[in-house]
Amino acid sequence: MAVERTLLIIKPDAVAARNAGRILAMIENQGGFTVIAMRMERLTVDSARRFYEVHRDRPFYDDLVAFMTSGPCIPLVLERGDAIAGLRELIGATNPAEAAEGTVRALYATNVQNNAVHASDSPESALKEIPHFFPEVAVEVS
Ligand code: IDP
Ligand code: MG
Repeated sequence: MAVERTLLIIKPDAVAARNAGRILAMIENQGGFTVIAMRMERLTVDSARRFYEVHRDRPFYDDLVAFMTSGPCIPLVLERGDAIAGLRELIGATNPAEAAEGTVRALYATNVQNNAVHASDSPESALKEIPHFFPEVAVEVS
Protein backbone atom coordinates (compact mmCIF):
# COMPACT_ATOMS: atom_id res chain seq x y z
CA MET A 1 0.00 0.00 0.00
CA ALA A 2 1.68 3.18 -1.21
CA VAL A 3 2.24 6.04 1.20
CA GLU A 4 0.35 9.06 -0.18
CA ARG A 5 -0.41 12.66 0.66
CA THR A 6 -3.86 14.21 0.36
CA LEU A 7 -5.58 17.52 1.10
CA LEU A 8 -8.18 17.91 3.83
CA ILE A 9 -10.07 21.15 4.49
CA ILE A 10 -11.98 21.62 7.72
CA LYS A 11 -14.67 23.88 6.23
CA PRO A 12 -16.02 27.16 7.70
CA ASP A 13 -19.13 25.50 9.18
CA ALA A 14 -17.05 23.05 11.23
CA VAL A 15 -14.64 25.76 12.39
CA ALA A 16 -17.55 28.03 13.41
CA ALA A 17 -19.21 25.15 15.29
CA ARG A 18 -15.93 24.51 17.17
CA ASN A 19 -15.67 21.00 15.78
CA ALA A 20 -12.15 21.43 14.35
CA GLY A 21 -10.44 19.78 17.32
CA ARG A 22 -12.79 16.80 17.32
CA ILE A 23 -12.35 16.32 13.57
CA LEU A 24 -8.55 16.54 13.85
CA ALA A 25 -8.61 13.98 16.68
CA MET A 26 -10.60 11.58 14.47
CA ILE A 27 -8.14 12.10 11.62
CA GLU A 28 -5.12 11.39 13.84
CA ASN A 29 -6.45 8.73 16.21
CA GLN A 30 -9.08 6.83 14.23
CA GLY A 31 -7.63 7.48 10.76
CA GLY A 32 -3.96 7.17 11.67
CA PHE A 33 -3.03 10.11 9.43
CA THR A 34 0.10 12.20 10.02
CA VAL A 35 -0.32 15.98 9.71
CA ILE A 36 2.34 17.28 7.29
CA ALA A 37 1.05 20.88 7.03
CA MET A 38 -1.82 22.88 8.51
CA ARG A 39 -2.97 26.50 8.58
CA MET A 40 -6.10 28.54 9.25
CA GLU A 41 -7.14 31.00 6.56
CA ARG A 42 -10.16 32.73 5.14
CA LEU A 43 -10.40 31.97 1.42
CA THR A 44 -10.76 34.82 -1.02
CA VAL A 45 -13.54 34.54 -3.60
CA ASP A 46 -10.91 34.15 -6.32
CA SER A 47 -9.16 31.31 -4.49
CA ALA A 48 -12.44 29.48 -3.75
CA ARG A 49 -13.60 29.83 -7.37
CA ARG A 50 -10.31 28.40 -8.63
CA PHE A 51 -10.31 25.58 -6.07
CA TYR A 52 -13.83 24.48 -7.12
CA GLU A 53 -13.30 25.22 -10.84
CA VAL A 54 -14.51 21.70 -11.79
CA HIS A 55 -17.95 22.63 -10.41
CA ARG A 56 -18.26 26.01 -12.19
CA ASP A 57 -21.22 24.87 -14.30
CA ARG A 58 -23.12 23.27 -11.41
CA PRO A 59 -26.15 25.14 -10.02
CA PHE A 60 -24.64 25.18 -6.52
CA TYR A 61 -21.30 26.78 -7.55
CA ASP A 62 -21.99 30.40 -6.44
CA ASP A 63 -23.51 29.26 -3.13
CA LEU A 64 -20.56 26.93 -2.54
CA VAL A 65 -18.08 29.78 -3.12
CA ALA A 66 -20.09 32.03 -0.76
CA PHE A 67 -20.09 29.30 1.90
CA MET A 68 -16.38 28.54 1.56
CA THR A 69 -15.51 32.24 1.92
CA SER A 70 -17.94 32.87 4.81
CA GLY A 71 -15.32 32.38 7.52
CA PRO A 72 -11.95 30.80 8.23
CA CYS A 73 -11.22 27.24 7.18
CA ILE A 74 -8.31 24.92 8.02
CA PRO A 75 -6.51 23.28 5.10
CA LEU A 76 -4.17 20.38 5.96
CA VAL A 77 -1.86 18.02 4.12
CA LEU A 78 -2.18 14.48 5.51
CA GLU A 79 0.02 11.44 4.93
CA ARG A 80 -0.64 7.72 5.30
CA GLY A 81 -0.69 4.48 3.33
CA ASP A 82 -3.61 4.70 0.87
CA ALA A 83 -4.29 8.21 2.21
CA ILE A 84 -6.49 9.45 -0.64
CA ALA A 85 -9.10 6.67 -0.66
CA GLY A 86 -8.71 6.15 3.09
CA LEU A 87 -9.56 9.76 3.91
CA ARG A 88 -12.59 9.73 1.60
CA GLU A 89 -13.81 6.67 3.50
CA LEU A 90 -13.29 8.35 6.89
CA ILE A 91 -15.16 11.53 5.87
CA GLY A 92 -18.19 9.72 4.38
CA ALA A 93 -20.59 10.65 1.57
CA THR A 94 -21.04 14.27 0.41
CA ASN A 95 -24.62 14.34 1.73
CA PRO A 96 -24.63 13.61 5.48
CA ALA A 97 -28.00 11.89 5.07
CA GLU A 98 -26.14 9.25 3.05
CA ALA A 99 -22.91 9.22 5.06
CA ALA A 100 -22.05 5.99 6.88
CA GLU A 101 -22.39 5.96 10.65
CA GLY A 102 -19.32 7.20 12.49
CA THR A 103 -17.89 9.14 9.54
CA VAL A 104 -16.88 12.80 9.91
CA ARG A 105 -19.80 14.01 7.81
CA ALA A 106 -22.34 11.79 9.60
CA LEU A 107 -21.16 13.32 12.87
CA TYR A 108 -20.46 16.95 11.96
CA ALA A 109 -22.10 17.93 8.64
CA THR A 110 -25.31 19.96 8.60
CA ASN A 111 -26.43 19.41 4.99
CA VAL A 112 -25.10 18.58 1.52
CA GLN A 113 -23.41 21.98 1.22
CA ASN A 114 -22.32 22.65 4.80
CA ASN A 115 -20.67 19.28 5.13
CA ALA A 116 -17.77 19.99 7.51
CA VAL A 117 -14.84 18.84 5.37
CA HIS A 118 -13.33 18.54 1.91
CA ALA A 119 -10.94 15.73 0.90
CA SER A 120 -9.16 15.15 -2.43
CA ASP A 121 -11.07 12.53 -4.41
CA SER A 122 -8.19 11.08 -6.51
CA PRO A 123 -4.41 11.26 -6.98
CA GLU A 124 -5.01 13.76 -9.83
CA SER A 125 -7.05 15.99 -7.50
CA ALA A 126 -4.48 15.78 -4.68
CA LEU A 127 -1.78 16.78 -7.18
CA LYS A 128 -3.66 20.03 -7.89
CA GLU A 129 -5.20 20.66 -4.47
CA ILE A 130 -2.12 20.32 -2.25
CA PRO A 131 -0.21 23.07 -4.15
CA HIS A 132 -3.32 25.29 -4.19
CA PHE A 133 -2.82 25.73 -0.44
CA PHE A 134 0.74 24.54 0.18
CA PRO A 135 2.99 25.19 -2.85
CA GLU A 136 6.03 24.58 -0.62
CA VAL A 137 4.95 21.04 0.36
CA ALA A 138 5.90 18.04 -1.78
CA VAL A 139 2.94 16.05 -3.11
CA GLU A 140 4.99 12.90 -3.58
CA VAL A 141 6.46 11.13 -0.55
CA SER A 142 10.21 10.69 -1.01
P1 IDP B 1 -17.22 16.07 -2.28
O1 IDP B 1 -16.88 17.26 -1.39
O2 IDP B 1 -17.78 14.92 -1.48
O3 IDP B 1 -16.08 15.66 -3.18
P2 IDP B 1 -18.47 17.26 -4.65
O4 IDP B 1 -19.52 16.61 -5.46
O5 IDP B 1 -17.09 17.33 -5.23
O6 IDP B 1 -18.45 16.53 -3.22
O7 IDP B 1 -18.98 18.71 -4.30
C1 IDP B 1 -18.11 19.68 -3.75
C2 IDP B 1 -18.83 20.40 -2.64
O8 IDP B 1 -19.92 21.12 -3.20
C3 IDP B 1 -19.49 19.50 -1.58
O9 IDP B 1 -18.59 19.06 -0.59
C4 IDP B 1 -20.56 20.41 -1.02
O10 IDP B 1 -20.03 21.38 -0.11
C5 IDP B 1 -21.03 21.12 -2.30
N1 IDP B 1 -22.16 20.41 -2.94
C6 IDP B 1 -22.11 19.25 -3.63
N2 IDP B 1 -23.32 18.89 -4.10
C7 IDP B 1 -24.17 19.87 -3.70
C8 IDP B 1 -25.59 20.08 -3.85
O11 IDP B 1 -26.30 19.29 -4.48
N3 IDP B 1 -26.12 21.21 -3.27
C9 IDP B 1 -25.34 22.11 -2.58
N4 IDP B 1 -24.01 21.95 -2.41
C10 IDP B 1 -23.43 20.84 -2.95
MG1 MG C 1 -15.18 16.63 -4.77
